[in-house]
Amino acid sequence: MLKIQKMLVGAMARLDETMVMNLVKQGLQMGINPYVLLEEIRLGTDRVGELYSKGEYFLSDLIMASEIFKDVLTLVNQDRVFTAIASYPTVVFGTVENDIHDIGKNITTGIMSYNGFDICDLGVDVPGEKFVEAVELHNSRVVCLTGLITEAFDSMKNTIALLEKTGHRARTTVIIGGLVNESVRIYTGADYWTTDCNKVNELCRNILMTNRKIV
Ligand code: B12
Repeated sequence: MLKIQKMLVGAMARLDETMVMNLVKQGLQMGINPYVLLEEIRLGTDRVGELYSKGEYFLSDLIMASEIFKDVLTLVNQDRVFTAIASYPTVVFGTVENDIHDIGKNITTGIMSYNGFDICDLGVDVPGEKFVEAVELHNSRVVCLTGLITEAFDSMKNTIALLEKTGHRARTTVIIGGLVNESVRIYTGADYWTTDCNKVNELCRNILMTNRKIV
């Protein structure tokens, strides 16, 4: 790993915005993939979360972390033009009910748009019914759910149950991300989980290029 990447984790953990921005600018000038830089910053936010759990950081520090992340995203995306080039059906994406964390969603949808996917971004705190409406409206076959708080797991589970109840589950693939793991996937009934936004393009391409659902 390059020194710059290591330094990014520490700078984010210290919430040193100036240092983070300078390191990102340097990294971009050196030709490092922006999403590699974002991943290091994400690791830094994990550290911020740990310090918050220990009572060493406060809510204001979580807010600061999100502000730094947003500024980095703006910097990284400023020269990018997002155009849907692939004729895939729209991917429905949202942060589930009761949860307002959206940085990971914004990064992942940004990467997907950049790779030609048409995204219906429903925003944050999205009730299951809204996901169902969007699936119907766009005839979608992939639903992406994100959630970072424990309550989000029940919202994911309820959303997936609602897709089942309304007859959409058999033809939709549900991918979850955020603070999730295999146990959460099993609990919620999702098809896939990932915390690596770079995997999502290939995964979605595979799903959408086949006529049947892959599980
Ligand atoms: C920033 C932050 C906030 C910001 C969020 C701002 C925003 N606009 O998103 C603010 C200050 C608003 C906030 C609020 C709260 N937060 Co908060 N927050 C964080 C923090 C520090 C970073 C989260 C983050 O943005 N990470 C960076 C992104 C890039 O990572 P990511 O979301 O995981 O996304 C990556 C991948 O997962 C993937 N991905 C994400 N989603 C998806 C979806 C798909 C389909 C795919 C393929 C990929 C993918 O792509 C991303 C890039 O790789 C975390 C700590 C942590 N460890 O995560 C706590 C954390 C999530 N928050 C926490 C808490 C407790 C709260 C509050 C309840 C605090 C309070 N007392 O009010 C509220 C909750 C409000 C609510 N109802 O949602 C806890 C949750 C604990 C729990 N298990 O429930 C954490 C873990 C902190 C901690 N250790 O205690 N928070």
